[in-house]
This record gives sequence, structure tokens and C-alpha cells, in this order.
Amino acid sequence: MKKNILEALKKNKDAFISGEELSKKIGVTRTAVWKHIKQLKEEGYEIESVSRKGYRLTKEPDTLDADVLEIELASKNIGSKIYHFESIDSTNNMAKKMASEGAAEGTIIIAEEQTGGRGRLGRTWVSPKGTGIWMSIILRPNIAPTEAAKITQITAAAVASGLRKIIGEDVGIKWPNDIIIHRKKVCGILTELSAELNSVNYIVVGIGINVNMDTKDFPEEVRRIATSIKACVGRTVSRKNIVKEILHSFEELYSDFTYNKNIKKSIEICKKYSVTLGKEVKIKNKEKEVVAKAIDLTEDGQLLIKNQSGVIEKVFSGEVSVRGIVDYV
Ligand code: BT5
Repeated sequence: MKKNILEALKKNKDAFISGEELSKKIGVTRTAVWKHIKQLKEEGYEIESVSRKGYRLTKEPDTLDADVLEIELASKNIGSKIYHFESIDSTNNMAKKMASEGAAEGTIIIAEEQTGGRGRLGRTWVSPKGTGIWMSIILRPNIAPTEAAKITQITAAAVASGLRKIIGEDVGIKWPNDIIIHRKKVCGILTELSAELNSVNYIVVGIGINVNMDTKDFPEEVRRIATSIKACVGRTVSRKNIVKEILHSFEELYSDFTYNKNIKKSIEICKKYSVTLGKEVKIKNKEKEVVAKAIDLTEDGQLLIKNQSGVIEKVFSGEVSVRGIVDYV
């Protein structure tokens, strides 16, 4: 109901719509309309009410409210159902739970705060309240489990393209799962898989973006490598607009993948914006650390490196971290 009222107000933005018109349109009493308006105001919407004229929406808060996002995205697949939480342990955990209970492809879980945000290999992802985008997308692609890492490349391409559109900055991709601005990490991607031997049950891709926080508030060890969009562009940026732009790019690149059965478009973007290719990098897995030159991405999104004996090798994204020789990038 509240969603319908908000939708009507948004359609009429900057003009008045009478209580009577709203009540007719939505099929509720005028008292009910008034109650929902009151609730919207409490959520931060600025709605002017003038007797005999009605209501007028003048300002929207930068919440990631599910209703608002669903209205504005109006997407066919990705984001057709959105769940928004004030506080949650991890959106990836919730997405996995919902996916195992049958949630449809494209369902999105988004939270204002994560109390147990996760990175790869059990690392912690710092996710303070109200200033970042912590979200997960449930996918059910008809692919082999070995192809799951492609989803990380599609997501990196979508995030980098979306952010570039919104903030006009030089946004880079550090293979395999980091988005970089000013040589620091602004976003991390965590792709998780549930599969049988030959088929995927579901994939959950988690995206964490530092948007409007002051980086001095990050713990010391994260501060060294992390940045936020606000810290880079010097102003607060609408989280809602970022979510919308990224999900649009994601929908386009993901449907290209499911339709054409390749990730050519995404790989082109990953190469174009790569901060890894052409560099000497340290590649670390559980057993060892090697220094090599990153030379290319394969069509499946694996990294090709030339090791110190001049031999070219493929690196799979699962268990490695890639660092620059002198700093994070
Ligand atoms: C990642 O792991 O970069 C994946 C992060 C995915 C987070 C999203 S948020 C929504 C969804 N729900 C979750 O629970 N997770 C996903 P990795 O490459 O392993 O990097 C982790 C490392 O990044 C940590 O060990 C820290 O050094 C650093 N880090 C932690 N919090 C950070 C932050 N907010 N910004 C930048 N770096 C951070």
C-alpha cells in the first residue's frame, strides 16, 4: 500500500496530488492515505501537505528501501524482488538461505549494515551502517560449476562501468574481485556457489561498496588499502543511484552471458579497466608467493602470467590474492 502511494507521489513529483485522488487510485480510505504519508515522512521523505491541494513529494532520502528500488529499477529479472534489512550478519548468508528455500533468480538482498560481513577465505568485510552498499544477488544460471568464477568477472565489469557512469572517475578493476579508485579498494566481490557434480543449484554474488564513509573510521589495517567514493570525489553520492546503475549494467552483461554463452563483453571491460595487466604482481596462495608479470585475461576470465623463467601460466581466481610490488595495486 505504502509502495503504491509512494509510486503515485513519485510519478507526480513536484506537483500536488489530492488525498481523494490518492485514495481512489489505490482503493483505500483517506485516513489510510494520511497514515502512510505520515509513515513516509518518518522514513525521511519530505512531503508537503496543503489543504485543498493535497500532497507533494519534494525530497527523497538516500535509503535503499526495497519498494523504492523495485519501482525505479522496474527490471525484468535482476532486482525484480528486493529485500532490504536495517541490520543483518551478511547479505550473502541471507541470500544463500533464501536461495536454498527456492528464491527466484534476480532476487536481491540489501542491508544498511552487516555485523558479520565476509570477504573471501573467511576474511572480514567491514560494513558500517548507512554509508555503504552491502548487497547480494541470487543467480540460477544453467552453467557448469567450474564456470562460477565468470560471474565475478561479469560483476566486476558491471560495478566498474556503473561507477564510472555515476562519478566520472577513473575506476579500475584489480583481478579478480576488487574495484579500485585512486589505487585503493572501494569495492570487493564475493561469489559463492551451491552445486551438484555437474550442475549449479544457485550462485550468490555479494557486492560491498564503500560509498559515503570517512575512511578514518575504518580499522587501521583496512584503512591502508581501502577508500570510499566520498573520499575520492569529495562529496556524498546517492547510494540508490549507484545501485540502480550497477544493476542495469549487471543485467545487460549477465543476460549477454546466459544468451551467448560467453563473457566476451565483460572480459573486454575487465581488460580495458584493468589495473593488474602489464604489471609485476605478487601472487599468493596457501602454499607460496610468486612474483610474475600479469599479461592478459583468458576468454574465461583467468589471469595469464609470465613467471620469472619466462613461462606463461594460467591463474585461477579461487584461492589467490594478487598484490602490487610496492602497494596494494
Ligand atoms: C572481498 O574479499 O573483497 C569480498 C568482499 C565482499 C563483501 C560483500 S558485502 C555484501 C556481501 N555480504 C558479505 O558478507 N560479503 C559480501 P577479499 O578479496 O577476501 O578481501 C577482504 C579484505 O579486504 C579484508 O581482509 C580486508 O583487508 C579488506 N577489507 C575489509 N573490509 C573492507 C572494506 N569495507 N573496504 C575495503 N577493504 C576492506
